[in-house]
Amino acid sequence: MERLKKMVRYSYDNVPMYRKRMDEAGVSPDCIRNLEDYTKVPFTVKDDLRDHYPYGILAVPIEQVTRIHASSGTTGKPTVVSYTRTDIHTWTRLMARTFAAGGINSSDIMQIALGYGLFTGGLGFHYGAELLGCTVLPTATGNTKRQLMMAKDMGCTVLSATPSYAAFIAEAAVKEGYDPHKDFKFRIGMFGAEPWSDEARLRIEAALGLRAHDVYGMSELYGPGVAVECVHQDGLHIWSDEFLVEVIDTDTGEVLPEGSHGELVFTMLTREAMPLLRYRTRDLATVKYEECQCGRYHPRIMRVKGRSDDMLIIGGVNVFPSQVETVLMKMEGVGDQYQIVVDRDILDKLHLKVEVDERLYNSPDYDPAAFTKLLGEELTAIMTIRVRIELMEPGSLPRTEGKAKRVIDLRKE
Ligand code: DLL
Repeated sequence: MERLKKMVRYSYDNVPMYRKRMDEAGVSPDCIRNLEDYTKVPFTVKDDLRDHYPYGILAVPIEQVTRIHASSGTTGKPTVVSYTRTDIHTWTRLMARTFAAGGINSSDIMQIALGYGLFTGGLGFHYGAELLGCTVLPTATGNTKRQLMMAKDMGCTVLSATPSYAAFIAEAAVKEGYDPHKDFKFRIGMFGAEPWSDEARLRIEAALGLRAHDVYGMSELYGPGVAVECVHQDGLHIWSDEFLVEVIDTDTGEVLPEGSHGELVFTMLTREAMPLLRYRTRDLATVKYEECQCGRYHPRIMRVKGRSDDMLIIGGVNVFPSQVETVLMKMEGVGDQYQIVVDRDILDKLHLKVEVDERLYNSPDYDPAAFTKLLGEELTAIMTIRVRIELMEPGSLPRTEGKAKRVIDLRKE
């Protein structure tokens, strides 16, 4: 509460947008005495940042800004985020803590196969790993053959990537003749920046012989390092000394009781350059407040399975791409890649392109018609939607080095 009150006052005094909004809503910083009072403060949304392009909602003069990152949206101007020197220090400490919670220590050699640049992944991980004392190998994304060679030669013990790039690295390793369990020393994976299912996690863990941790964050909230799974992998601990979390109903904006599923809303408690009060993320999840087996009391996000913007409505049923993934990744014979194609048919049935696993594809028993039928039955049983499945040759769908594009909307192309 102490930090929160200070932050509301700071935002009101230094960001004209907040002053105007709070004045209009009839809330003054002095009337925030508890969390309930705080719900009177209006939400902040992504469009607020876009509307204040290029410098966002700066609370400090530009001379005090040390760094700028940006996330590219699908349309229009990017969302630009700014950091003071103190903000960079805070973020770096949070990243070091994120790694420590995952079981990483100063004797680890971390390969960072994430984009470096305007994307917050590469530099965010890099600074945190250095602070923790790891040996850092900033391979960034791309040139997968060289990634593999260096992973082996340098004896890397931690792999940081998006989960889809990690799956691609595992696949490429086998293709290049490596035996990941013998040739690599990876023991921990730090993966995030996109939704991934528990089933995809099991596949990556088995393929690379490591324990895979989910890391959550977003550019607006510094970047990665908002929340992470500890060694028990039972929900992602939110660093609640820096981020206040609320869960709201996406349609009504009402704050939901503990344990409800809804949209995550964050308030940054010490951000200097670009304070965010009640920032609506569009990410959907449940938050748990009980103490974890690891002893931490930081509330846990029970994994982000999707964004409210990603929801598809098929035959009147709400479907998230991650639900489709959960069904697919459980099934033997399905490869790691799939795509949901959105076209005129979408209102009525789901059009799904699914890669067949190399082993099944080359097996004499492979019967595409029977396999299509089986997949259709599984999906329909679990999600009560109609599906059109197109089986694809192994290696035929695009691989990604960053965030996977699982939904292809033909109506927009
Ligand atoms: O993706 C920051 C990041 C980098 C996080 C590296 C973790 C690792 P943005 O590009 O701004 O920032 O995208 C943020 O990605 O609102 C979520 O929808 C999604 N996202 C991020 N992490 C996860 C995750 C980075 N672990 C947006 N699970 C967020 C599910 C995630 N979705």
